[in-house]
Amino acid sequence: MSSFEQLSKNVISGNQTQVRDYVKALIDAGTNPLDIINQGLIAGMNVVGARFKNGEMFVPEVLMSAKSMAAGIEIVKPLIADKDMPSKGKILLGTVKGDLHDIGKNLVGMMMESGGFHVVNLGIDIAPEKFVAAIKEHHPDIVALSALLTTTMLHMKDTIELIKEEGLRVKCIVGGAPISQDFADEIGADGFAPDAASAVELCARLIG
Ligand code: B1M
Repeated sequence: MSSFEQLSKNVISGNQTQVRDYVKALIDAGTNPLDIINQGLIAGMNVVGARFKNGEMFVPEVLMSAKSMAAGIEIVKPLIADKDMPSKGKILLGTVKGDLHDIGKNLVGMMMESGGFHVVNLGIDIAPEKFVAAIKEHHPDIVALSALLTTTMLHMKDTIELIKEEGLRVKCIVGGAPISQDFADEIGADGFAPDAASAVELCARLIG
C-alpha cells in the first residue's frame, strides 16, 4: 500500500495520531504538500462522504474523520502559499434565526472544507440581516442555510428574500432535518441537500 493510501486509510478510520505521523513522514520525504492534501487527505474524505451517504458510516465516525483530516491540513497548510491552497469556492454557512442546533451544520462545514471549499461558518441564530452583511463582507459563491426546527425553517424564506431584495448575486442552498426539496423549491432556494455528503456534491455542481 502506498503512503498516500495509508494516509487515506487513517483519515477514513479517524486516527488523528497516525494521520499526523503519515503527513509528517510524507513531508520529510519531500512530497509535494498539495499531493498530500489531494491524494491522501481529500481522497480519504471522499470515501468517508460516500460511506456516510450510503449509511455505512455514522455521525461520530464522520466527525472523527473530519477532525483527522483537519489535523493533517494544519501541518501541511504552512507549507502552501495561500494562493495555492486548493479551493473550489467560498461558502457562507449558518443556522438560521432562532435556531441553536449546530451539530449537523458543523458536520456539513467540516465535510465542505474536507471537500476543498473555503467555509466561513457564521454560527447559530443568524438573522437574515446578518447573512446579508456577511455576504457583503466575504463575497461567497454559495450561502448554505441550516435549520432543525419546523418553526425556524421559515426564516430560510426570509433570508433568501432579503438576499434577493438586496440584489446580491449568490446561490442559496438549504438543509436540515425538516427540510425537503419541495420546501426548497417553494422558497426559491437554488438547492437542497439532505445530508453533509450531498451538500458537498451540490456545492460542486452549483459552482462547477
Ligand atoms: Co433539539 N430538537 N430542540 N436540541 N434536537 C430536535 C431537532 C427535535 C426533532 C427533537 C424532537 O422533538 N424529536 C425537535 C424539533 C421538532 C420540530 O421542530 N419538528 C427539537 C426541539 C423541539 C428543540 C427545542 C425546541 C426543545 C425545547 O427547548 N423545548 C430546543 C430549541 C432550541 C432552539 O434551537 N431555539 C432544542 C434544543 C436542543 C439542544 C440545544 C438541547 C440540542 C442542540 C445542541 C447543538 O446542536 N449544539 C438539541 C438536539 C441535539 C436535538 C436532536 C436530539 C439532535 C439534532 C442533531 O444534532 N442531529 C434533534 C432530534 C433528532 O434529530 N433526533 C432535536 C445530528 C445531526 C448530525 O443531524 O442536524 O439533522 P442534523 O444534520 C444533518 C442533516 O439534517 C443535514 O446534514 C447533517 C448531516 O447529515 N443538514 C444540512 C443539516 N444542516 C444542513 C445544511 C445544509 C445541508 C444539509 O446546507 C445546505
